[in-house]
Amino acid sequence: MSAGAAHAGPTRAGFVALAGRPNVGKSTLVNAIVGQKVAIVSDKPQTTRRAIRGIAMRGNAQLVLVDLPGVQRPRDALTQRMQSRVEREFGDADAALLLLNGEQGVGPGDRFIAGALARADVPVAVVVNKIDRLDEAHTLAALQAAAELGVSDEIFPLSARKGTGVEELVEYLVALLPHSPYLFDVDDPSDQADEVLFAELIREQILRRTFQEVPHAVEVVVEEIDDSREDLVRVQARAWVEAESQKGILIGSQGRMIKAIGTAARRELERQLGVQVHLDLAVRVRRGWRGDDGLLDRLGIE
Ligand SMILES: Nc1nc2c(ncn2[C@@H]2O[C@H](COP(=O)(O)OP(=O)(O)OP(=O)(O)O)[C@@H](O)[C@H]2O)c(=O)[nH]1
Ligand SMILES: [Mg+2]
Repeated sequence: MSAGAAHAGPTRAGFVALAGRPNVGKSTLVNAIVGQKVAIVSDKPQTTRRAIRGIAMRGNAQLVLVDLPGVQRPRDALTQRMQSRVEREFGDADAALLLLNGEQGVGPGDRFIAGALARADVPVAVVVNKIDRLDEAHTLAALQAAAELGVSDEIFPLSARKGTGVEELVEYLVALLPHSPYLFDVDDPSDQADEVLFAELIREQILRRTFQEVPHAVEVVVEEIDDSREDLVRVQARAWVEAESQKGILIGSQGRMIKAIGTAARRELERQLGVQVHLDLAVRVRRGWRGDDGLLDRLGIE
């Protein structure tokens, strides 16, 4: 993260935090606004594990979108603490977005998040996402349900996947930003280290190909990036799982699964970097990594 450079003329900059249940499309929307993939997306709930700042430039404005893990109603001390942490994040933002899944209607989870947002002293707008899946009547019903939440009069129907309605939302958000020097380097699309972004892009390919408990048991760690050659980047990565049986699933019969994951991940890295990539990807069993506080701290997962 680098400090904002001096800039002629009045610039605006600030943070907009995204709240919503798992799977409503927060990361998809961040990517759509930033204009490139900074946060991975999957159809599995709880894809996002870390707060990611996606940085979007529009004219003289720098919009920093804070993508967060999906919020669920707290059930125990841990989720309670996560929840109060999210509330604090919202207190620090210049604006907050509540994303709803237009296809599913408003449920208790959405009402719970709306209540938390109403307590945070920050302007809130509501996004009704996935309208590409709705006809006009259902879109109107979804907008009505969003209005009845009572958290904001600003309601934006959009499709993060198709891009419909996204720039109308951006225009509204930019107008809310305070006058400020830029907060991040204008060329950085996110605040993530390359190691973290690359690991996430590899994990995305694993999420696409695994089911049930496996996606939740996998973490990817990039151990080395060697870019000493101009035309080739070498990436050494490890996929952690929690059990031998999960390792077997990731490797697949005759190594077919890990080969498919590796090839797809390498292509994705090449797309992002614009150079050839050599990816060395191995699978390791690391029992109980999800319960290891010290390890989670080191992984940057709060
Ligand atoms: N049809 C449709 N699908 C969408 C849209 N936006 C997101 N999706 C899909 O919804 C699923 C979840 O998207 P994500 O962006 O990962 O959702 P998220 O809110 O970040 O989820 P978590 O990180 O788990 O909290 C993916 O399969 C997306 O492709 C949309 O506008 N229309
Ligand atoms: Mg996400």
